[in-house]
Amino acid sequence: MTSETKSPLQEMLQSNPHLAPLKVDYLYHLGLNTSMDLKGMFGDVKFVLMGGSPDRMLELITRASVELGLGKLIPVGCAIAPVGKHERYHLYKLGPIISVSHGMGMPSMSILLHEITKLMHYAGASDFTFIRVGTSGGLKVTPGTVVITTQALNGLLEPFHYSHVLGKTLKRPCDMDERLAAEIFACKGDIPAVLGKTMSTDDFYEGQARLDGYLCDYGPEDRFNFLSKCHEAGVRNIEMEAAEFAEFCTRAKVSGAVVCVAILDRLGASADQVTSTPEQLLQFNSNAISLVFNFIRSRLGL
Ligand code: R2B
Ligand code: URA
Repeated sequence: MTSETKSPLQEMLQSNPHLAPLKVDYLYHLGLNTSMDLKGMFGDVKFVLMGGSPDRMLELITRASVELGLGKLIPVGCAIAPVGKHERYHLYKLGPIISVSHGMGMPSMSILLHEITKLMHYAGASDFTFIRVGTSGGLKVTPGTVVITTQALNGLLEPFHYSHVLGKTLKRPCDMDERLAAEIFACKGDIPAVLGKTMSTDDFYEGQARLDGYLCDYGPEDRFNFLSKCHEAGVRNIEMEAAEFAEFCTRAKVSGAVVCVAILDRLGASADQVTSTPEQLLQFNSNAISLVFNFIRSRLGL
């Protein structure tokens, strides 16, 4: 390291100098803290893969052990198990990969992003990439197609994320790393995938123009007009975390991508209800994971 290049820790202290006086920093929701050997545990991480559900993230890391040949790193007689506490998030680590659940919605995603990014910096990890590997509702996209986000939009179709801080509303850009999105897209092979904008909402039902929630104050025409307007604006899928993820990665200067499979077409026959069978959903999710694995293989030269 030259006198000009900063260590990951120095970079973080520049982002938030209030961390410097902490003797021990407790990453409360992960059940990890800086009195632990975080460098030994996580210093080699290059890919932080995040998805909503703990089960899916276990499936992902289990597949990585086989398909990326990382199983040889598991000592004989040991099995994959979550690291830290798993009351809120489930975090798995195998070789250069962390697979961690983020729960549903932007508040849950935000907490994970703060703690996982601090973890990467305390661990001295470098050149790491964050990827949200998730599910979404497509717009004129065949179920099973993976959408790689080029720009995140909020529920007002703006390329901004609003946060309330110290009693004020902050409007922050939620741009994606378009080069990374293109790099991932180039790894698609036979997997159905498109590049497109992603709208992130704070709700699954009214926030996504569904008619099948417990409450609903609009009709089918309003729903169709809004979803069509989203499609015309370049939106190809709708989910609940990309805007927060994009905003955080932009501010933290972390290279990040959102790779979500469409599990239904909101402008097609499947409308609002998710009617696919568990087997079909497994295959859809598998498409997103396979695409991310293709990208990891290409990055690692495997
Ligand atoms: C996709 O799926 C979840 C809602 O079912 C939510 O976390 C999202 O973004
Ligand atoms: N996740 C969402 O947020 N919306 C959908 O329609 C499907 C999955």
